[in-house]
Amino acid sequence: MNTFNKISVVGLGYIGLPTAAVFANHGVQVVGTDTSQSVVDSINAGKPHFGEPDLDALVRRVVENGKLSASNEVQTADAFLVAVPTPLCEGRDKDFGADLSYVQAAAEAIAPALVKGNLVILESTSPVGTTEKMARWMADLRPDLSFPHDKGEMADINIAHCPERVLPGRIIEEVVNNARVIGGMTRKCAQRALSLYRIVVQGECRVTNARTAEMSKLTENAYRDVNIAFANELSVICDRHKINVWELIQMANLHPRVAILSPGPGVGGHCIAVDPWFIVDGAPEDARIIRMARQINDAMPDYICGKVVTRAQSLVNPVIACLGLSYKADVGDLRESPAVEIVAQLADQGVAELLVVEPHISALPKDLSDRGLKLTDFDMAIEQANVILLLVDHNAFMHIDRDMIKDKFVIDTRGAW
Ligand code: SAJ
Repeated sequence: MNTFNKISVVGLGYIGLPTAAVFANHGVQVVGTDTSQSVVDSINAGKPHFGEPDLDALVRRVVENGKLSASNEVQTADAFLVAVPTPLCEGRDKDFGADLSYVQAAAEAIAPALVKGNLVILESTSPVGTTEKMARWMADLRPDLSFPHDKGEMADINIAHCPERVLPGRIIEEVVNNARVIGGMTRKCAQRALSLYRIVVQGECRVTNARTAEMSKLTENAYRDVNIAFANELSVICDRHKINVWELIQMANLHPRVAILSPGPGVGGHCIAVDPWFIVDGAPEDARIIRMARQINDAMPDYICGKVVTRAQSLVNPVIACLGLSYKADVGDLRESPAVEIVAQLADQGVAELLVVEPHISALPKDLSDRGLKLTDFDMAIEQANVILLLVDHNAFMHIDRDMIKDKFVIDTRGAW
């Protein structure tokens, strides 16, 4: 019963594809499904559709040796791993709930393929209660099978939540080495999920119930968000007092029980900027610090813009080199990136000529190209600009020749120089 010869991974994005490839690399037959034909074609040609260290070679190898293939349709398997997006609902100002339509679509796609004895695992970051909802969506379509919300340990289908926790840029290493929280809808569900993850995971695996596992993932990202908000609030206070916040944090962190994170232009990415809202949405009156941290971090792009505009207005012909667009260093991921928001706002304010540099992408997102902006080469931008705005601490920007910027105004939002 605990033999997993074939698994199906539903959703071949940043989490699903690396997870599928790692299982395939351990000899498991993996069929990945995705609704996008171009994603399916690209993977079947052995090419990941996004950049991530070590992923290219791994995907090529497992596709070539026949262990990984991609399809538009979910096929029968011993276990199903769901790794689809759970974004914020549209109309974010009013409603901070999760859009579970992709999870529902995945459940509906898996349901026809289920047979007695199958295991279904939700890996997507989800509000508390989602795993049970997923079980109910499948149960509605398969009255011939029993599910754990109804039949507990006796259910035909086992269901668990095992949230992904990998850091973009280190996904392959972290899929294997991170500790995992494995939340079963029943103890048996958890034990079966544990035996599946044991095939690839070398980190500690902790077994719990599905609701605790759901909350655990949200808590990890909210913890980081709150701590970054503390650093960002400090940076605003330090500006007021004309104190260098980076030096201040270094000093404070000398204390053995203080470990302040780094201020920046805001919090981006599809995880930390999103997941804490699921906690707020589930307990609006109680989640006070978590809500405020989100608001503080979301306010940072406006704050940085204000600083840059003031500087630009003090110059006759301001030309700003905007260095970096991605949500963090050394990745090409622009989702929820505060740097993109800042550059867009600066373009809208029209106070300066903007030279945009992002070595990890080949074309600007439509949002920015529609504003008439173009990607510029790093050296050219540094030479032509009189204001240097460091938005992302990419390695490529760290070895800058100090002589080249000594006569320019530098706004370093990352404390990197
Ligand atoms: N940031 C700061 N200051 C800091 C650290 C980060 O401003 O001191 C900013 C970054 O520049 C970035 C954002 O926060 O814009 C988030 O970056 P991150 O590196 O902290 O995290 P993510 O979003 O890339 O990945 C997080 C990770 N969660 C935790 O570290 C608790 C990862 O392990 C999760 O798997 C991932 O979210 C996810 O998928 O949920």
